[in-house]
Amino acid sequence: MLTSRTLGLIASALLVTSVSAAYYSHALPVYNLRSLNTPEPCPSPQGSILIIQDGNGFNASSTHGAPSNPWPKIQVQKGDTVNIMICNLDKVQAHGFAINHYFDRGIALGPGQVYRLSFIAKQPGNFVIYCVVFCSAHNFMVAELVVT
Ligand SMILES: [Cu+2]
Repeated sequence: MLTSRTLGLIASALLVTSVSAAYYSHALPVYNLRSLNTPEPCPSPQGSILIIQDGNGFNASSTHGAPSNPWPKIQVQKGDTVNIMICNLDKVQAHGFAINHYFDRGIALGPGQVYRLSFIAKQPGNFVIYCVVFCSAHNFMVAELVVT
């Protein structure tokens, strides 16, 4: 005989299962993110795209016409492994980093923090790279990832 408590537990288990199945069915991109200890100036490691964050945006994007002209433009081929090293060289401010679709979660980097983000570019298209921290260079922090 099933008690109402047992039925409730079964209903809860079914709900959790269906919610997680729906969540994972979107085939979310898988990324690897790790914090690095890197002395200044942030060196560009082989095979990595270097993003310097400071009061001028991403790699001086403010001087390249961002946000109307996103900078930098990172171009890769579908299936490429993309390695991005993000260095916040700002002495006082935190800056953020996120990529539509590939890294929606985003990250905030405190002054001097360095992270390395890696993923496989499985989805072709144009993806906006942006800042998730409301900083002084925020409006200029618009870059683009192009996967062809
Ligand atoms: Cu910002």
